[in-house]
Amino acid sequence: MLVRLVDAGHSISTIASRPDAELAALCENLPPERGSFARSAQERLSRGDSTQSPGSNQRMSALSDSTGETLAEVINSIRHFNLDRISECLARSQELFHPRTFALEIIGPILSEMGVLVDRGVLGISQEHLLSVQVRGALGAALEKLDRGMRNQPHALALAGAEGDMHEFGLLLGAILCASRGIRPLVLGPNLPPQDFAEAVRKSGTRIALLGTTPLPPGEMPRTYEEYLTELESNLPSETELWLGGRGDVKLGSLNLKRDIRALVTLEMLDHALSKLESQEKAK
Ligand code: B12
Repeated sequence: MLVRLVDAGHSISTIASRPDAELAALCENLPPERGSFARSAQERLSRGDSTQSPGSNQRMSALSDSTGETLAEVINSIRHFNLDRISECLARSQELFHPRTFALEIIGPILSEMGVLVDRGVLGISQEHLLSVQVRGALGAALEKLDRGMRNQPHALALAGAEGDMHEFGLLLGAILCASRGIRPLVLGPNLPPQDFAEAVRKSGTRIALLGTTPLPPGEMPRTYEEYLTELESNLPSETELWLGGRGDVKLGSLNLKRDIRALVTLEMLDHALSKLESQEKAK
């Protein structure tokens, strides 16, 4: 039901908290199902749809398809504590969609909806944690798969979160965007002190250091972002580019660093920067 309602344009966050009887009543008033919802994966495969994973094959023929449908299924499953169904949905969509679609159109929106639903009390903290574990597993598996095809390549871009910041999904999603463009990411994870970030960049020879940021309440981190960036920058090799991702509270104007910082607030902005990097690499 939730799937049909989302496909018909309802937002998950407005309908997920309603009782099943109310959802059934809403469904009764819907027009006949739209094409996108009923379209089968086999139809997409035969059309060579660009959103499909390069590895998709005949095995996919029995599976359902749209990103909205997958999103609704996952939220519905977490609502009912159906963990097996969530991992099934995530594994299936990882096979079915291109890694960029999986990152930007499935996992990103799942996390946003999860935040809204936790805020509204529809999902409890345990459900948030359970879903986080599942999402982490799915992102790890997607990255591992992409990295297998890049094992002989040097790492080009290192990603980390500041010490005290435990949010890692922006980093993992960013890494998937990199890898899907043939730029090998070095994922250092969240909660990393600046000297250790710089050391990893020096030792691995990555060209770009990307710090993911989160808008956290005061006191969650031992340093401000300005202090972190100053310490990181002064320890990085002079030729390393410094990029900043996410919506953390960073007062760029108050920084006095020797090199420019490239600020990429959203994952879409990162993807755009990576597409330029990809073209430059191909032109070499
Ligand atoms: C999952 C989650 C957690 C998990 C993290 C698990 C994990 N392994 O990562 C756990 C449970 C650990 C957690 C803890 C906390 N969290 Co939290 N968390 C979230 C949640 C639900 C999703 C965050 C996420 O990963 N989103 C996915 C990213 C990709 O999307 P996004 O955050 O919208 O980011 C956008 C941009 O900023 C950008 N972006 C983000 N990161 C990056 C990185 C790069 C490289 C790039 C290019 C772009 C980018 O991409 C997105 C859009 O394109 C959000 C709610 C929400 N709606 O976002 C809260 C949220 C971020 N958390 C919040 C809070 C308050 C906390 C805690 C303090 C709560 C607590 N008391 O436990 C702690 C702090 C712990 C710490 N010191 O870090 C607040 C922060 C708001 C604020 N200023 O107060 C939020 C917004 C929830 C809320 N509405 O209150 N959290």
